[in-house]
Amino acid sequence: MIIVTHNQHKYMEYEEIFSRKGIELEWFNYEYPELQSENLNEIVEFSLKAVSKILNRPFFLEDTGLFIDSLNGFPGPYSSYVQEKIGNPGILKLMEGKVDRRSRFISIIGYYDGKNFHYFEGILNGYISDSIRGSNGFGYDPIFIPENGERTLAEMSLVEKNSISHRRKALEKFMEFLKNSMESIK
Ligand code: ITT
Repeated sequence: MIIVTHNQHKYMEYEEIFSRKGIELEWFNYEYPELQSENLNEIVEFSLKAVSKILNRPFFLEDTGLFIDSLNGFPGPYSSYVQEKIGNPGILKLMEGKVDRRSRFISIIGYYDGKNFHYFEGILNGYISDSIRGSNGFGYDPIFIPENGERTLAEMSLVEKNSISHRRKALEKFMEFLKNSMESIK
């Protein structure tokens, strides 16, 4: 299977799951064009179609956003831009004095099978922490505490994050789809 991303951490998280399942994962390191849209599905669809014209064989890519309830879903589809411009300190500043700290990561995997496009979503609910904690992971991991836990994702190992993450949940749906489509052509 081929993954298209320019984010090495993302690739490493997928690699860990694929290798445990005995499936080879090939990394196509490419920064593809992303649509500016309010809608994560639309962004994935746009990227998937653009990359399918270049690659011309089956692959998947994924887009993730962090949605914070008390900020009306911000940064959501603008997560990359916001992480780059104000980072985790900037988010904590926006959250100062906020009692409702609920938020969620949403990942959407887009898969091109050589002909058609398919989409799989994974959600991880949690809270924005009061401070930056942990040095594992990447992006918003140091400020995100999954529900029913106390540690941030950056305080977990890659294996532990992978056992509960938004990415993992989307991937499970994707793998189930692949399994079913293999069985239907047997
Ligand atoms: P590609 O689009 O090339 O795959 P990207 O880093 O741009 O890589 P996204 O658009 O999906 O990936 O990510 C949007 C932002 O959310 C970006 O700043 C990431 O660092 C962050 N992010 C994505 N997944 C994350 C995760 O599991 N934990 C913490 N932050 C994450």
